[in-house]
Amino acid sequence: MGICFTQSSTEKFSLLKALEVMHLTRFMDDKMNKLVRQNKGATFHLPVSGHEMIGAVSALSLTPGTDWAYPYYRDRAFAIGLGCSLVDLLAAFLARDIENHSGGRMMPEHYCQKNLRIPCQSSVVGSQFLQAVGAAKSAQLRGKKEVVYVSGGDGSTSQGDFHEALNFSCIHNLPVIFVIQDNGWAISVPVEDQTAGGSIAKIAKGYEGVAVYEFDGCDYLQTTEALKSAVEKARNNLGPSVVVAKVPRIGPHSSSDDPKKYKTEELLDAEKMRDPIARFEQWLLEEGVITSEELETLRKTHFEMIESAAVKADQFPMPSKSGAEDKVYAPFTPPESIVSEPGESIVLMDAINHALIEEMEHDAGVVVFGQDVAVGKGGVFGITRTLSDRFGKDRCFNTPLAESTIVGVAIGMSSDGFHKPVVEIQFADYSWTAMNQIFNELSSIHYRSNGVWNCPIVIRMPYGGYIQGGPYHSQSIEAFLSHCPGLKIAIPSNAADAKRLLKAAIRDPNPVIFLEHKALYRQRLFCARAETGPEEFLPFGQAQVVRSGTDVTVVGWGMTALMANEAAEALSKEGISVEVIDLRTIVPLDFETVLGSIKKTGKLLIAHEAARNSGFGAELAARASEEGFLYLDAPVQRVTGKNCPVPYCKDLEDEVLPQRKDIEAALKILSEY
Ligand SMILES: Cc1ncc(C[n+]2csc(CCOP(=O)(O)OP(=O)(O)O)c2C)c(N)n1
Repeated sequence: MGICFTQSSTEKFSLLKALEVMHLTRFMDDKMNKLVRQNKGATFHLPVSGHEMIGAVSALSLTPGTDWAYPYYRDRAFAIGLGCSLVDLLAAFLARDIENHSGGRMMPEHYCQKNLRIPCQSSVVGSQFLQAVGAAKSAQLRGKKEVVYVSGGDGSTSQGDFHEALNFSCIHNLPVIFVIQDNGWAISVPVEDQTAGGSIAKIAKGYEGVAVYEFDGCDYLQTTEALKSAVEKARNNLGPSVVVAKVPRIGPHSSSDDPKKYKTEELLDAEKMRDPIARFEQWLLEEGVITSEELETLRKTHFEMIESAAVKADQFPMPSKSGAEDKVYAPFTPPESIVSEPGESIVLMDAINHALIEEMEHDAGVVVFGQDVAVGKGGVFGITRTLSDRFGKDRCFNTPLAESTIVGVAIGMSSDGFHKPVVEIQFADYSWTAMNQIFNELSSIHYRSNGVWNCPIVIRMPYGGYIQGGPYHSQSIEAFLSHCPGLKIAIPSNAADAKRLLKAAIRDPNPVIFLEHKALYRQRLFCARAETGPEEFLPFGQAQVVRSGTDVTVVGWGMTALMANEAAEALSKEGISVEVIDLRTIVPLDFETVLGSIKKTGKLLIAHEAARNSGFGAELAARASEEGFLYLDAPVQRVTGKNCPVPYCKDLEDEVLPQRKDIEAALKILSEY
């Protein structure tokens, strides 16, 4: 390193601490490599050799328990440096039953520890960046000087989420440090096939307001200098930094990989020669920080620390099989409803607006954000109108036009135990660009963290057709969502349900997708209701028997619940008695009410707007045959959207979406069975 260095005792302590973390990380790597072949619970190993210095120095630059950390899988040096116990890390590697790092639910090296403010990490390369930015936004809103650290490899910077995260953090001047551990490879893909121009640092400089550092991540002085500067910047609320540390990946990507298939012998040797530990040790000796005898003693001590931690880790049991399905949802019962005098008649969009106002008044942590939701417009449907005037721009703000940003930031913000983001995706049709954050991240954080972290987030999405919205403003996506464990899904069909369900959703510690039918927002005739009071909540999983009947049952939700009711009314004039059930929430599902009705009528029609193939009706029909077969006097029938995108022209749209007359006809046939 060739820089003259005179050490004080504090400096010596820092140097030896860094050495210790690096040694422990390397010796743990060696140990894991052996353990993976011993059939003790581990089947997979991600070596971190070569990345030790950047991880160790980063961790030692932060304040554990105050700052937030989103370390990626090759950042074990960071986890050790921040204070994760060696026993825990090894026990997690062996998939054992411990509180931290998922308790056997995640593969190794997915860090998660509440007291160290390491939220639950996933296997998805790159999705951590937006969550880190959300945590930084939360720190900013809470007025705290908390720094947020997030790391990733050079490959992860190709993900859109990385760029969305940089964009958002620059717009909001957030205290976040993006540490890119650039080993030049993403498994077998070299940087020239990965990054335009070969340098993510150059690209990052294009984001206004970000400080960019690029240096040799095996050089202690360069690494500490960059981290010190980035932490200072973040601590003083001067915005984000991108820290690109050039490091070697010494060894394979994982225990399933053979780098000889894509790296030459010369390159593999050259990477070994860059070993940050060998280089650091040599430098400490040259600078007279330690003698070779002291170094040997330290190596031995650190080696023994890992050996002894491994013995202790192996004493933890495997998680109990009986708990495999536990903690998909955090327990929750909404507050008891105190029913008020009925208020004025309001439509669904007013009900949602009023629920938001009441909950924002009730809880200072409730924040609303999304596209166009703030001042002036208040959302393209006007649902969030007045919120930013009433509660200020910190509590209702616009985001860039980036759905992954909206959900990723919400996840990060919700980690603080204070904020409850209620975000808007402008149209359900555009939720797909957020689906990685919804499916792979949000839905399973409670489960993956072994119940340690929650995501109290509500995602409101206008959905559905009948308004000539064409294929991109008409989709009904509830069946896709219902397939994802960990999400709750509400679909109100009238103003009273909408208000009480949304208030319950906001109080819920679990993620809720709140689907609002666009065609019902202003619908007065069938959807308006007397306003419910501020202490009225509707628990999820309670279907409503909208109309009682004896001949045939029809189940719907959203628009089809209304159509079914109209059809039932028409058929009553012909002497056919139809029981109409509005599910109101499809997850959790109140199948008891459906089954009770089947027992009475013996006939079931399911009506939904979404395409027929694998629609939620298929799930209901399956349940009806499993649990209601003995009570059925006719085959279960469905009236659904066609297996076709929803076209724009009214005549075409009417052909594709189910109509009231279709429900009526199907009910009539069933009743005659
Ligand atoms: C979104 C996503 N795509 C693919 C993978 C499979 N995968 C896991 S690690 C990895 C390479 C990541 O490379 P890089 O970000 O450079 O980090 P490194 O492993 O080199 O430290 C890939 C492709 C994944 N986990 N997530």
